[in-house]
Amino acid sequence: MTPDVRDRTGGPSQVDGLGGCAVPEPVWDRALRLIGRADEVALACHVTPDADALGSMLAVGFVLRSMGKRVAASFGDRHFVVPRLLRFLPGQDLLVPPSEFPAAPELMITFDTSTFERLGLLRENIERAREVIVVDHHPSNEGFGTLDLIDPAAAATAVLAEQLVYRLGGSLDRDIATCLYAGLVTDTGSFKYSSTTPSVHQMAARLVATGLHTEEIARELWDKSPFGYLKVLSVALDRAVLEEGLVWTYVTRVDRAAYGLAYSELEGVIDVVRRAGEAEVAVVLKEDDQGAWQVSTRSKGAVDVAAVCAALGGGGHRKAAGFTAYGTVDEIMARFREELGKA
Ligand SMILES: [Mn+2]
Repeated sequence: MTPDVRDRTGGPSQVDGLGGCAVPEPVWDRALRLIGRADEVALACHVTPDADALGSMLAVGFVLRSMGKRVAASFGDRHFVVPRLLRFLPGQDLLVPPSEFPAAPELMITFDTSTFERLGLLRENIERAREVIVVDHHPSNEGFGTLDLIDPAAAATAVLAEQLVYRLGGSLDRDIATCLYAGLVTDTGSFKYSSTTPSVHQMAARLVATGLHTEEIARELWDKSPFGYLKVLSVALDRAVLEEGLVWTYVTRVDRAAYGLAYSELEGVIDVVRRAGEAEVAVVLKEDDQGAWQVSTRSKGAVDVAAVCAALGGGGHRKAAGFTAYGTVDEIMARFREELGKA
């Protein structure tokens, strides 16, 4: 059973049954008109993409391609490589490196990208794009598109991407569902976070009904770390510091290089560190290949880490946010503590 919204005459359509969405109908209609008249659609998601960013982009890419559009999908990392744990996602043939991305797209759609800066190298392209549609769920997203499809209450960008799939006249197949499910299961912490509403489970049911393999997807996302990840994790845990409601640690480039581990493979470190029951806030500083520190933060709810990170030039959600920083670990943590004290 796949939902179909092409027949919207009489009775509530599938889209109407998806639960409330912050995006008004006329805005969806304008988005469909923009997409309808474009021959070529350029899709982008944030740098070092996670499953929600890449999965949402590829799911919509499948539908646009089936509509006969030319589709290019990318993300603006200087070193363009799909994170190892996301290579199982179908639709990778839609991907092109930033150098092959349309220089001045007729229509560009961004996914899960909360700020212009998060587009990395593709900022140049978006500046020259005629129309831009922003598809996102980050509350900090102020909307940088000519049209914004933003729902801060959505558990994942995949929630909005699913709606876009139906509204474009597409239906779920196993490939599209796999892409969307990867985003939904990741952003809800395997359906554990408070964002996991009844409509999230209903969406999961629609996706699973296509016959996708939830066990295989979970294994790809979480249970296939290289041995070196365990070693780097142990270094990070050994260094962890607990101080007044805060637990934090860091991983350097050198730590990773010793085990040939990519920066993108560190995503799960914060999920172990934040388990410290004494801490309200968890922080992991990860040095990327360029020597910048990508700082991940988590809160159990009392502290709005999105506000703390915004003060440091980043953003995100109340309970999960991040920012980029330069300098020494001690300097960055001093700045973080200062902003945390104000929160
Ligand atoms: Mn997301």
